[in-house]
Amino acid sequence: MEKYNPHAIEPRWQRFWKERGFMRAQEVPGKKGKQYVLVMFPYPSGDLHMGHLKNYTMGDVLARFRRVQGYEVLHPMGWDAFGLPAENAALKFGLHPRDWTYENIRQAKESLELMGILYDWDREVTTCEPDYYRFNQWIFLKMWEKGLAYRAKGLVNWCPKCQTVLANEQVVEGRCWRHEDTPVEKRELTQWYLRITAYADRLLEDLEGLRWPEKVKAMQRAWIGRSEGAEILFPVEGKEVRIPVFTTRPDTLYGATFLVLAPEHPLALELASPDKREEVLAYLEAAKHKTEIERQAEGREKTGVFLGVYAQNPATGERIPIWTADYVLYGYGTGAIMAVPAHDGRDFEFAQRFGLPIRKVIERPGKSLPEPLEGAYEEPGILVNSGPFDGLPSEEAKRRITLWLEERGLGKAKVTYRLRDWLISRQRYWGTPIPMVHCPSCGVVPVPEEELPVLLPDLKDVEDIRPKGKSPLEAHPEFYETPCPRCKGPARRDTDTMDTFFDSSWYYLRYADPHNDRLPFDPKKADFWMPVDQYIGGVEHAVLHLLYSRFFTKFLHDLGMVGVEEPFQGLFTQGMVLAWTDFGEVEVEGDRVRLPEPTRLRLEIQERELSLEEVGKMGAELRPHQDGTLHLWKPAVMSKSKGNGVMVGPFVREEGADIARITILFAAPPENEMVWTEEGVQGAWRFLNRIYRRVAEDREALAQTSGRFQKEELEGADLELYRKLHATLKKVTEDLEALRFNTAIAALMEFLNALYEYRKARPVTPVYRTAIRYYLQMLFPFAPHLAEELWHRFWPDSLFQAGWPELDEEALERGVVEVAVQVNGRVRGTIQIPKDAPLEVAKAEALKVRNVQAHLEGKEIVKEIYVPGKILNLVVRG
Ligand code: ANZ
Ligand code: ZN
Ligand code: ZN
Repeated sequence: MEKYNPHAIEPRWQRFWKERGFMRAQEVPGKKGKQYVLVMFPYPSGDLHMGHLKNYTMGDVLARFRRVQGYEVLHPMGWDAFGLPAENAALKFGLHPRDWTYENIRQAKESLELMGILYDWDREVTTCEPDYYRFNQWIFLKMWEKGLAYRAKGLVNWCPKCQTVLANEQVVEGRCWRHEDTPVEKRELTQWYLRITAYADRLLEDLEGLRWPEKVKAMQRAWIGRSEGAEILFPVEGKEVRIPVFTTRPDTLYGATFLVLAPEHPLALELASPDKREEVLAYLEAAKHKTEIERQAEGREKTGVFLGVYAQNPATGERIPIWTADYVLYGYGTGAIMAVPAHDGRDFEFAQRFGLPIRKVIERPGKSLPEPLEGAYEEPGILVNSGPFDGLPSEEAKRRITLWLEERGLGKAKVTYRLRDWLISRQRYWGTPIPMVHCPSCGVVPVPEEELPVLLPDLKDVEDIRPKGKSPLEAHPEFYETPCPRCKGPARRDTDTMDTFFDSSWYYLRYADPHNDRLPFDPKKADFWMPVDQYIGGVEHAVLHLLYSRFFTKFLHDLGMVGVEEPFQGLFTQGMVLAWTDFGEVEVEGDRVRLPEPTRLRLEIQERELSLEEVGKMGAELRPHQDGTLHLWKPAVMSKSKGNGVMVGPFVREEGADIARITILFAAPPENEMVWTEEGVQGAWRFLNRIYRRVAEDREALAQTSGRFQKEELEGADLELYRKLHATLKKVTEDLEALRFNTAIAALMEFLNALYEYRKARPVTPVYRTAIRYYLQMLFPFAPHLAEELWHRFWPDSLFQAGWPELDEEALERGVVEVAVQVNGRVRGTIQIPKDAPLEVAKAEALKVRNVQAHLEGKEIVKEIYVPGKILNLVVRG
């Protein structure tokens, strides 16, 4: 008999689907409407490994499923083509970033095609193309018009390795997000910002209605960080200035015994008395070299400098000293605080260290606080030592004190966000030029819309691309010299380029209308497709890309460009793909495993020695190496640098695309990590081969049998097969809807067993033929090549046109009864089977029941007593 040979099957159907254009999307709703299935577009990184392919495979499964269900589906693909990877590769290999990018796109496309992943390639979007980035510039100009793009001078984050500024979102625990080992420095620079903070409230509120993982929502909420409180003005003794502070605890105003300014606060230096200036300057300098995390670390010994001046507490009239200390951050609130040591832990430590007064103003309800306080009491309570507000509970006092301040012009209620405006200028080459001109007489002037795009000059020499602490474009007068759009006098283009996250903030809208040369997209087309029904991608974008995209959608909505206010209705964050990885040689002596330096470094652990048990707990294994030594192996995230990637091209050419797809999809729930293993691959192969054999063996009989039958007349094994078929269909459909691909495949495996069981005792019948038909339809999203191949042997056209089988809910109930299972006459469980199910079916079901299994263990069944519809008694011995 013929053998399952993916290589004979797969290229044929890939060609067929391509020619027939089944994934071409049109702005005409299908019978069930539209579905927009989107995977996060990648930056073009050459040869892909299976880790890269997981989310594209998931997207393809879902897109095919939606298509056959009767939706008009948009499943597009593109390339996040600007940015550092291309530039760094250019510098390393001496290639032009464009050449590197396009070569990688070619290779990546090849890998995607090999896996049978279908997109509407007519809608391909490549962000480094002028026909795309001109609309980055268009959007930027609209933001400028609306006052949402602005230039400002300030302390910004600078990565010395990237040689550019970064957005706050690109600083992770004080370090560059691309360079884990590189602390970000602070520089005072004038840069372009987008006013994302104007949308803070909407970005927060609209999270509510999204079908997103709760943890991603929580991360966005925390990032936006809304705090309600008051801004209070503290007059400075002997000066005209008043220092505004932000507090979430206006109820503690009477306990504010000093003020603290962030070292970067301009007033710190300005107010410092002459004899303190030197000290303050030195302190300010030192603070620059600390990360925010360090500065705010709990338990770290507090440092600070007294400015030699006093302010007045507006409530008590007391004179209170003004200090500067680095635990106050310049970037938050007003960069200054009223310190209430009795009720704020950090202020408490500071007051203790420098001998400043600590005054209790909140009493703990129920049990009085000890005097003197042993630490800050940070909970709400009842006001004391607070003049006319004594006796009020904290919440009420917050309102009353804020009102009191407002009436006297000393403060006001205030909401503060942690979110900062988005710094988008970059001092790098490979990005979108900022469409602005600097004129000595007119100032900053936008490039007129008709003159877009401002083309990125084609710098061929790698030396020209190298970042030098300022934009490489600054060295190119042929780029920056331009007449002022307003006065026509000599002027200078802005030489910075945009953060690549600008490009990815709206690409999903461009897919709706990718060839538009007048507008970023036609609002009507965008409204047809938006919102994205299911977005699939990595959780690393939980804040960055997902927050920026939400901001852009809201902005474009306000501009009248798109109806929705949220771009991604459903979000799925897939887990990583790991592979068994060789971490190098180890030496074993008895129970001790010695880790030589290179192995230890690769494992990134401190210990030089582990016990065998600890090795096991790490999920690691010791395996013999060719040279007779032992090596330590452990699953690790697939990556080029670790050299553990299972490459798509070689794997598919060796094994097959459907095998790769099943291996990825079946290994684990898609949100979890999965380990790519040889056993997984073998399992996938066996499963598909078994499907192939089942259909191949029945080939002639299936061709000669009609699929017509009266479902009311089914009985016995036929009814059972029919019922199981629909139970499987229900399960697979529901699992696909919820992206539970692994359990859907498990259900298909189980039903395959049922098909084999059936054929042991019965010939090919109409109901069996129908079961095969449905089976191929259900298999199609997962292993489309094999499904399409087998389909064509009996049915015309493509599975794309066959639709999704219709569920017969009634069948699920029909004739099913509860049967008690006994072991030696004692009930050990129950099973749900058709009332006329044969003994084999009843027995097979009974053997699946845990408790029955337990009572059969180590025993032999000597007899079965079966009363259909009532009981099954297994008589055992031993
Ligand atoms: C007085 C006070 C009394 C405070 C008290 C707390 C407890 P969240 O919730 O994060 O918004 N704060 C304000 N600006 C700051 C800055 N730039 N750097 C460091 N700390 C700052 O925190 C707001 C609280 O953090 C504010 O309320 C302020 O301390 C401090 F019993 O003011 B509070
Ligand atoms: Zn960096
Ligand atoms: Zn001018």
